[in-house]
Parts: sequence; structure tokens; C-alpha cells
Amino acid sequence: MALEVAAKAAAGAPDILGDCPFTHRVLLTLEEKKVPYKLHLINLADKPQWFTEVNPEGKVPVVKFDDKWVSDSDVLAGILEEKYPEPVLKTPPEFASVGSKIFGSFVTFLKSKDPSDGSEQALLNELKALDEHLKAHGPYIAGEKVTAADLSLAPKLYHLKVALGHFKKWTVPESLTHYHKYTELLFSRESFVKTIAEEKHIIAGWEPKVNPK
Ligand SMILES: N[C@@H](CCC(=O)N[C@@H](CS)C(=O)NCC(=O)O)C(=O)O
Repeated sequence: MALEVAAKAAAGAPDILGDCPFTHRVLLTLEEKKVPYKLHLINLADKPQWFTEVNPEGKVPVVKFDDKWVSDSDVLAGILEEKYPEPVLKTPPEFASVGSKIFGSFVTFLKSKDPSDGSEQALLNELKALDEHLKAHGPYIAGEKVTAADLSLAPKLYHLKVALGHFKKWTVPESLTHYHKYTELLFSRESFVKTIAEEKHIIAGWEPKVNPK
């Protein structure tokens, strides 16, 4: 039976899958494990009553297991690994936190209006560290096979590419060749292509955070 998944709908387009990187991570995990699922698209600007009743925190993603809705993409990735062990996606513990500071650095730089506040350099340092890691261990974070750490990072790196390209005309330096090979591999996976939000929805999602009224 298909698992029920509540996912973010696109801002201003409630019938289209939206731009939440945490929802995307869960969908990637389901796709990689070939678990059938049924999407409930949630308009976060006007949450349906059933959704806030089963999930008072009001965040997506949530997935229904045995009549209970469970939130948080970290928790969900862990449960999916236990319930659907094939293919194994668990990242070896020594690699589990690789790249984990990139999203925070990206958001700080994206929102920054002060070119001398060091936020660009802080992001570059994190991207270079990932590039070095991939050079030593790649092509994926834990080697030849995709694991949970890659599926967590892929949507965030896609947001980085789309949002920094749009709002700052900024791109990751060409010199980070292992990083670029890695994102090409991730973004061309069947699971990713099937679950990706449109660029215009990613941009619309970031707009109020980059240019608050
Ligand atoms: N730690 C959570 C974060 C989930 C999260 O922040 N989701 C956002 C959308 S990307 C959300 O639902 N925000 C609630 C809102 O905008 O009302 C996870 O990993 O699942």
C-alpha cells in the first residue's frame, strides 16, 4: 500500500509540488527505495485543518506510518531505512556530517546585504571542504554508492545553485571540479529528476526571505 506523504505545495500554485528541501529529501529516499507513495500537497500559506490536527507543529514533510503521522526529515529518513532496508542508504557514521554546514552558510550569504561580512567566504570554505572530501572519497560522500547524506544534501545544493544564481548572479567556482561532478551526478539521478521543484517555485519560495517587506 502506498505511504501517505504531506509535502509542500508551490507558493501560489497549490496543485504543484513545491520547493521544500526537507520534503524533497524524503521523496528522494522513497524513490531510491522504490516505495510507492501518495502525495498530499499542503499550501503552507493556508494549511488545511486535517493537516494541523495531525501535525500541530504545521511543518512538512510528514509521513503516515501505521495511522500515525510522523514529522522531521531526519527522523523519517531513519524510519524509512529501518522499514525498507533495500537498498541500504545508511551513511557510514564517519561521513554522516559531511557537507552539513553548507545549507546554513548558503542561507546566510543569500540573505546578506553586506558584501564585506565574510558570508561569501564562509560558504566558499564549506564548498571547498566538500570538494576536498569528494576528491579523496568520491564520487559520492561515502564512495561509489549514493547514501542518505547525499540525498539530504542534493536538494540543498540545488537550492544553492538556483537561488544564488538568481538573486546574486553567483555561481560555484569552476575550480571546484569534484563538487561540480558530484552535483551533476546527483541532479541527473532518476529519483531527483522525478521529484524536483521548478526553478521559478524555488525562487518564489526564497523571495520573501531575501527581500522581506
Ligand atoms: N527539521 C524539519 C524542517 C522542516 C521545515 O522547516 N519545513 C518547512 C518547509 S521547507 C515548513 O514546513 N515550514 C512551516 C511553514 O512555513 O509554515 C525537517 O527536517 O523536516
